[in-house]
Amino acid sequence: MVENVNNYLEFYQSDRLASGYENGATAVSDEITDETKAWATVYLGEGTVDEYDGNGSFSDYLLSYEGQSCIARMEARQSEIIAAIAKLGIEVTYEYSYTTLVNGFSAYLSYKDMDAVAAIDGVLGVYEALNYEVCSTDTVGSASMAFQNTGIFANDSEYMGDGMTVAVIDSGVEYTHEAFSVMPTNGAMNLDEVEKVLQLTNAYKNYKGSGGGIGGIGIIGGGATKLKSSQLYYNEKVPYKFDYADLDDNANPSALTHVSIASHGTHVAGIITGNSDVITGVVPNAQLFVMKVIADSASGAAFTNICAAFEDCAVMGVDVVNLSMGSVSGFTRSYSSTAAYENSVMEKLEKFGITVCTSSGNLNNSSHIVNEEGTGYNNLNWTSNPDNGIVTLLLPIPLQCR
Ligand SMILES: [Ca+2]
Repeated sequence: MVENVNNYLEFYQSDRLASGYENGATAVSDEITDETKAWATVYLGEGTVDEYDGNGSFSDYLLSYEGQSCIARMEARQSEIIAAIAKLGIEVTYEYSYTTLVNGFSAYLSYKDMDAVAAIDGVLGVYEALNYEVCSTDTVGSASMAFQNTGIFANDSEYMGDGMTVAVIDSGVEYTHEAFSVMPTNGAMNLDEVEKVLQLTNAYKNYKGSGGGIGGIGIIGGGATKLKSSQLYYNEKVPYKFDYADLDDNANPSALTHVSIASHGTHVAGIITGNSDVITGVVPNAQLFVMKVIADSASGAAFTNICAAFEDCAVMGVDVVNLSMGSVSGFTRSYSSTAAYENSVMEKLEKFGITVCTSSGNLNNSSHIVNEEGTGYNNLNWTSNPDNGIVTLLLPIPLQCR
């Protein structure tokens, strides 16, 4: 595993240098060794979505005796594996306990120990978390320029997002921004609904005030301060916000984060659901779920955080998930068991009925790669050349998230 990772790192760095492309906010880790630690998912099997028969709402099923029993069985299995890991004397930090899309948990441990954990009876896989970076955001002189130049705001249809919920899984959103100041009509999510599912969410189970750690409340037991639904609910436009990276209820982008990353989530959320005098998004009447998955101190999001947000989208019945992350080539299909695992989780969301939108690249592309003569770019991706299959650099890359 380590050798593969280092090969990717080497290729990535050399290609990046050759392209002359630099993103000041992006850090590449030093060489990875057996002792290097990374976030990973310890996968034990299918989640509750696979047990749900489709009758009634999913949250009602989870709250039923049957659903609760199913969750308890999975948590018991996880506790057994955690005990087995402890027996091996492995140094590990746990965070999320997953029961919705998969049965498993996130763990921070060395590459060497990932192999040891994978060998434990009952562990079906250990997948290091890919780290997805957001692209830097450019600023234009005026909003009207963005309208004219990109066309990305255009929606000539009759569908304005009425009654729909869209989750923006990103660097956080400045939800007090005037772009989100007009309240939607017929919003599907309200404070009562948030309250109903509160204790089913990874947000609740891992809220820092609850002690954090794996299943902050479910498995290991938490602290004295429990998360309240009123901390998740902001208003009718933003009925849900949580920071899955720093485990708190402030999903605003951090001032500590590089500005081009911090502003990314707001930029994306504005395009999708903005509704003000200046900006009209694609679905201005939709409700916005803000799910921050990039830590204040990081430039990318580990899949272990993203998966926690995905699970809560399923629990709350979100209609659309947007994931405008793509470093380095976005969500690829084939290169590793990790990519296959992460794709399978997203496919589960899709099968469950949630539309998942991801960027097909979002960071660099073949047009940026300098030609052999070093005199210009290859320019392979122009619209005049639609048959070029490459939209970005060719590989996702595992980096340590934090
Ligand atoms: Ca925060």
